[in-house]
Amino acid sequence: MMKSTLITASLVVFSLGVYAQAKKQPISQPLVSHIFTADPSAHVFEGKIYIYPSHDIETGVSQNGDGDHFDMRDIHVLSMDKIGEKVTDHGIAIDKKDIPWAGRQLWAPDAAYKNGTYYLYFPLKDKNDVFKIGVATSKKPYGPFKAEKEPIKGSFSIDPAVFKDSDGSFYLYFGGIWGGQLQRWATGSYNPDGKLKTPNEVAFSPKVAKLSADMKSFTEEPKDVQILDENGKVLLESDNTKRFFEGAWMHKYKGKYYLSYSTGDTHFVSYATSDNPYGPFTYKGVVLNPVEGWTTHHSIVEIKGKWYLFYHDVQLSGKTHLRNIKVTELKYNPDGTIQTITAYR
Ligand code: FUB
Repeated sequence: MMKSTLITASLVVFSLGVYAQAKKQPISQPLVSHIFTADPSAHVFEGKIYIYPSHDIETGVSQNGDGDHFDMRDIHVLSMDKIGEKVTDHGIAIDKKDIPWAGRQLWAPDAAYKNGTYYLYFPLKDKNDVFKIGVATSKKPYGPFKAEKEPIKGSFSIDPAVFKDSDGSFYLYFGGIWGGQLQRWATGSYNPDGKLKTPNEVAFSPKVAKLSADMKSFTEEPKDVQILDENGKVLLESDNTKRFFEGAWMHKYKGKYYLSYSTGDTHFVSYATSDNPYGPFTYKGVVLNPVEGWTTHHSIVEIKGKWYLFYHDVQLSGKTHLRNIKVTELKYNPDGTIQTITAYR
């Protein structure tokens, strides 16, 4: 009896030891822990690093495939002087209650600067529960931002990412399938019964539209940003480890355009490159392997000659909808490919 208890006890201790060794440690720690944050869009403004994240909160909405549990109501802007230094929370930059057309779910924002004004772009469901993209302005990078009375005309779906090209043109990339509703716009107008693609169909693409001089409207109908595989064939829905799902981001490195995005249900941040901001883009590989949590959403930014990946996981809460943002260095190979990051080791 004694002996078997001892054997059991040592087996437990041994297993725990093996588990402790096997449990990987995160490569980065949450940038803030006093609030939950996600979907970090980072920029350098006025010599500081500004981060425009979603502000995750618990509102008791239960989890479903449409992401209703991501029930965010305001946006805080964060900043830091340098990577690794203290992070300042500038408080509420915009609140859903001050957005005239607001319904629910204030999702992943991004921001841009032009001619003395900061522009905050945000996805939000209108009063008919349809995601649109709004814009708000401020004279300061951290707000408070004042929303326009209506969403951007011709906008739809989620995850706006604004990109300033070397010639000074601004483009808005956006879109997301499933709860992001992109499938409901497949015919060019809203259809609440719009279906997802079947495996052999061409996958949904992110959208892009050039912004007007005042940064508050599109100068053109949003266009599909095609992503091709290594053999020049357009990605299919069955290529779901490579195809676009949500969370597009654009950056330029050594003259090439890099479109990176989440593959959603397969949980990668992947990327594709092109010589043109409209594409077509060619799939190149994985930026970030799956993180803890369902969603993965990122931004890539150059800060003082080094490149960084801002991303999130659920280290603090263990819950899908209560995420925390992080940052780690991103490196390129001499041929311009990105070295894949694994967030745990
Ligand atoms: O934060 C809400 C949604 O989750 C974002 O819009 C998606 O990109 C995903 O991260």
